[in-house]
Amino acid sequence: MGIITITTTAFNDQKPGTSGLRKKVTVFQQPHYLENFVQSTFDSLNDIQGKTLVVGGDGRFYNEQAIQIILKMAAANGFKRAIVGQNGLLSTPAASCIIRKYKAFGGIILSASHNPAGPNGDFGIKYNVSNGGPAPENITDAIFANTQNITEYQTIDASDVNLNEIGSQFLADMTIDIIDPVEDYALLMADLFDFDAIRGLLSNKNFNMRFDAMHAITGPYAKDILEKCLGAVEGTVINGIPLTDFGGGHPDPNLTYAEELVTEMFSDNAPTLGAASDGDGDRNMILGANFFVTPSDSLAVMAANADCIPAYKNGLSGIARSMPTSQAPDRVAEKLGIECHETPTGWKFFGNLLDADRATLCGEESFGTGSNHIREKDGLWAVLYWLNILAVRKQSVAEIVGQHWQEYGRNYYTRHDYEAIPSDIAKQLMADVELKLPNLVGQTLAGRKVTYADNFSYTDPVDNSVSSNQGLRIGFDDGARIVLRLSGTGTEGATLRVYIESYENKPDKLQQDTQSALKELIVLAEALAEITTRTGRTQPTVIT
Ligand code: VG1
Ligand code: CO
Repeated sequence: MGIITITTTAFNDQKPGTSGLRKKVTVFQQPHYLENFVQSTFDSLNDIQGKTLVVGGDGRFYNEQAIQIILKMAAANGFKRAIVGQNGLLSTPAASCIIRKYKAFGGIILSASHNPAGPNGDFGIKYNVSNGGPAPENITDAIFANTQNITEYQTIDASDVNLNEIGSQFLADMTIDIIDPVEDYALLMADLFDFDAIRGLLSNKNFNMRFDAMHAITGPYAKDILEKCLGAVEGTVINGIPLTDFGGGHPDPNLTYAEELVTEMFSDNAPTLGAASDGDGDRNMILGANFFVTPSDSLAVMAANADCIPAYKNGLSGIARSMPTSQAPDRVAEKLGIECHETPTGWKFFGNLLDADRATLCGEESFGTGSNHIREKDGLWAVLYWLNILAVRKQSVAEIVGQHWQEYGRNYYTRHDYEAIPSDIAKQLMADVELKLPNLVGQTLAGRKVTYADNFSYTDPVDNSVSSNQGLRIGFDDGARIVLRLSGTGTEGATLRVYIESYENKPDKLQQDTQSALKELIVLAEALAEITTRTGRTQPTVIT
């Protein structure tokens, strides 16, 4: 089984986005396309000879073919060992857990997260480093540079690996260990949470829960942990069988796409707790009976209730949130007297803070929460965290969040997405809003005074690296904000995200409808960015 070198030519569109390279499946199926990116990734790393690589994906269409290609290239490039989830499956958080636990050099995760899958859907690939987290920007920049100059890649001439069978195999000089995708992750969860208390809660006949795995990767994890280990009744997990096209759905756990769950949770016989996760298992949505928990609030409530959880009861070192995430967690950090960090969008920016123990909990408004237990956001972990809080506090989700607002005030929050806008229009819109920013400061708009208006730039406090151009933000004297940025994960045109937030602490104004409470700011954002005139859209594609 000799190493073979294949001549190739560069593709000019392999720049990793917010979370790796995401393209249509048909783009990845072009000859050499995936290979070029994988070789460029390996070439951006120093000294991979003799090292261990973790490989797995969310099970979407093309997952197994991609894994066969990657394993052969890993063997040819000198990796000594590959750890692969059975049938090529690993949720993103499980991959992070396994990289850390087995001290791997890094990992390749195949996923386009919540984007639809299937032959005409999306595919994605990203590299995670030895701390288990997404490669930082210096590596993704190096990968991109390599993709532009690549002329050849290495692979081996060998038959496919049997991904189905747990145990060891060889590919040239590389050992391949096929492992159970759930076991290590489940053990880690049992270490963090009070499983006995959660078992007690789930056996209480007044408590019932529904978890929607949306036919994506979390099905086997949720069934094993919630139903088998924690005793939730069978049927708690719905849509629990992972399908290569996610059942034709859009596995994004939000009020629009998790329709089946949302309908049940807002019905007369709603379960006590509802939750869902996304394609690759790193996002979560939390619902109470007839109640939706905004992800930013979820992070704040989790931080404020850390003393309920064995792993965090000795205190948090800090909280980190992405810039567009609401400022609700900041108020908790202030009260706890701990650091609070505001980072650019994308989990890769949390890695340094977690490694340096300057943050224990992290979160994003896009249904992502996580902690220092791994270096990715973690959907099922967030659900277990909420279960553990509910087991200790013995109150409903709505009561817990309501009391949180009473104590801290409420950050009304919404995100309006305009998907698949022509890229040139979206870029021009952003450029024009940016030009307006300096003149906005000091003006009174929507009844509040603008205190700052800028293009967010982040200096990492650990390694001092600077990431600029991370979103336009307009801040007001009463804590309200409007943020605009373009998505870095889409595969069709551009997606404009408009994030709107206001702060309210008058006790009689804490229970308003979000869209109504934010109306003035929504109208202002539309006017400033001239969204309808420029895009022809009269309303967002998705509101969360
Ligand atoms: C989106 C979210 C961001 C998240 C990223 C990856 O990025 O806004 O918060 O980290 O997806 O999540 P963007 O650039 O499209 O706004 V996932 O679940 O795809 O791994
Ligand atoms: Co995801």
